[in-house]
Amino acid sequence: MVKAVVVLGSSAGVTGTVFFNQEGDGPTTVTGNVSGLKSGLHGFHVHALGDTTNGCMSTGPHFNPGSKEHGAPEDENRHAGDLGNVNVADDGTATFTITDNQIPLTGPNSIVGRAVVVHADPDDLGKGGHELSKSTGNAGGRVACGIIGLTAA
Ligand SMILES: [Cu+2]
Ligand SMILES: [Zn+2]
Repeated sequence: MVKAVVVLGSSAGVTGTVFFNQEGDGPTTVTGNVSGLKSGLHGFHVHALGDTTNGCMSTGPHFNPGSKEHGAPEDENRHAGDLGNVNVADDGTATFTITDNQIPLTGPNSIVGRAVVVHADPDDLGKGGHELSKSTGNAGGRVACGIIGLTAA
């Protein structure tokens, strides 16, 4: 079992912690919580760079080792980092579990050392018809982020 964690930081008062577990070459299970967001859907991605020197802006684009278009987690044509949305309740919090096959914790496409970003707006999953739909899902500003690091297995 390989385990990783990210603590989300924000200049907008958003906090959260996200855990990643992977057994062998199997899927990665993502469990997490966020608070301090407005209710509704918020884009949730792995971005390519573990660089927060300029806040969440310096984490680069969505992690995309396959050079594909932005999409939904269940799509064939998607960025590896496209984990869809988290659904925030009226109290501003969300807890979630995601299982995904494109975000390994080991090997050449490992997400360790990259960033998790939570967005201000819903990710349209590439289907919104906006000029940004096929690159970012038009998910708006980057309201919280953190760098994924290994933790004790
Ligand atoms: Cu993003
Ligand atoms: Zn994407």
